[in-house]
Amino acid sequence: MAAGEPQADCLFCKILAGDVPATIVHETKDVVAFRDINPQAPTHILVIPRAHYANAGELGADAPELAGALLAEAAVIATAEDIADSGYRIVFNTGAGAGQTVFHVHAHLLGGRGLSWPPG
Ligand code: DGP
Repeated sequence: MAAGEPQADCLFCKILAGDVPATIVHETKDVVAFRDINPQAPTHILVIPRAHYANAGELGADAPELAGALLAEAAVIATAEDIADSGYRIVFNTGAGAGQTVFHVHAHLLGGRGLSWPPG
């Protein structure tokens, strides 16, 4: 299996292929963003690379330019969604023990309400 190749059993690869519906809010040649099906804030968007990497560690190690592009697009979306001025959070749950349930790396972009610290 080549790094970054689509995975048949990956939910987010299926969304990218159009086989599972999603509310897409932003797309570039490398990155796609869509609304989370179970939002934890008024704005809760998942930002993913088109290429399949399991988690943030794998993405950063194997494709650091793509990791940077993903973060840049998250910031563009935050401005477009009007949450940049009030503050927003970008979260990469990494590993099942940290709550990761879909193993195609995704940034959670959360905003539109007060966000406490530390997270649970
Ligand atoms: P995580 O637990 O960090 O792996 O986040 C996975 C997120 O994916 C979670 O917040 C819910 C979201 N999610 C799961 N299934 C779907 C789906 O079919 N469509 C969309 N839009 N989001 C989904």
